[in-house]
Amino acid sequence: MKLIITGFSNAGKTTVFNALTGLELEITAYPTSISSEVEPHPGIVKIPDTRIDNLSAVYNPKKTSYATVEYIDFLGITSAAAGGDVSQNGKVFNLIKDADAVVHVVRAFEDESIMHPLGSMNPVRDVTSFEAELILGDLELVEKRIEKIEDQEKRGKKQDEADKKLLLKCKKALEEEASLRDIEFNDEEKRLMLPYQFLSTMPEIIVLNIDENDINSEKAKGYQQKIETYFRSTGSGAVPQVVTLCGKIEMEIAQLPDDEARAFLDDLGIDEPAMNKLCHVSYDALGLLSFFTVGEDEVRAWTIKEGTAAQQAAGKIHSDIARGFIRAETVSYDDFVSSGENMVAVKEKGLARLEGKTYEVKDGDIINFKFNV
Ligand SMILES: Nc1nc2c(ncn2[C@@H]2O[C@H](COP(=O)(O)OP(=O)(O)OP(=O)(O)O)[C@@H](O)[C@H]2O)c(=O)[nH]1
Ligand SMILES: [Mg+2]
Repeated sequence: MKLIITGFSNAGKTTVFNALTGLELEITAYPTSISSEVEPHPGIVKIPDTRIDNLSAVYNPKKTSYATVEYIDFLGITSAAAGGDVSQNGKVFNLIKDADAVVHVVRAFEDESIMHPLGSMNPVRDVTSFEAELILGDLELVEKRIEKIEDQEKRGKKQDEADKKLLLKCKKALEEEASLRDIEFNDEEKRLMLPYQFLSTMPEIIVLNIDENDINSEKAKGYQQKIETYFRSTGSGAVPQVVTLCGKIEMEIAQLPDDEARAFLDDLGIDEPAMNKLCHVSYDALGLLSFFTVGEDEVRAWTIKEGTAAQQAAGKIHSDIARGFIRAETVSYDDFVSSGENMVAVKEKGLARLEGKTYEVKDGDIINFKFNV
């Protein structure tokens, strides 16, 4: 599962990527352009999880493994409306289509020396302009498809009516500047839409990249509220998660040893690096949850999609466990904690459950799979 970090040039995308990954990719005060031959840069990021920290402290295993997600850093998109060269947008759009969710970094820091591609700092305008570019990208695709279908029709080749009808519905919405995620589609339409990987249907997270002086400020809250109000006013009224952070500071924190990072956070009056929140929000946006396996060898978080059945979840660990599945001995993390972090006590209290193949695994389940091959 991967998320692409995107947004306009100089919004702080690479800064946020470095903050997430602890890597040190080059940060520039000028927009990175396609001519600089940068390649999409992937980075695997551990999802911080205090439950895993705790389980590891209890079991003292040889190995502790956290869930991970992948982020990708690339060029920014360019706004045609602001007179930018949109030739690089196609490349970015292809990467967006290939990802499972979008992290949209929005510039909310003032700095005269760092060029803003839309002329001035204005987070709400950037959010709407970005949505407009995604809508344009989708419209272009839809128009091309419809043209192709009509071309085939002219040659007497029978075309899929349902597909054309769907594309016309999308075209109408996009022409009215609506994101496709705000339009209602029935299950059949949704199925037909999947292969198109429309940009404006991607799950989206907004990162509001604020100035270091604005941490915990009313000003930063104001930007966030305005963005949320904007989304509330669009079609479905669905508001994406907005994470407010200062990329520059977060990047410094990520590059410090743990104890120095803690002192630095305390100085700034920050409880937890905002990157932790961004990781959790990313995990949610992808529709993922974690179940755990515990033991002396390894304490580990396993990633599954919401709604995954126990047998399928077992297959994440090994296909043999899924094939020879007998049952899943399951304890919720909360029950484990409330029983004094002791599996014997959990069982005495009757809190250990024997679940079958079709049991829908919950976030925080500690599972011991019984199987027979
Ligand atoms: N003051 C301040 N400057 C920042 C912050 N985040 C990024 N910058 C600066 O903004 C400039 C652009 O940052 P990048 O991370 O390279 O931005 P980008 O979105 O990756 O830019 P492109 O890849 O060129 O599109 C750099 O000079 C950063 O130091 C921030 O939170 N506060
Ligand atoms: Mg960059």
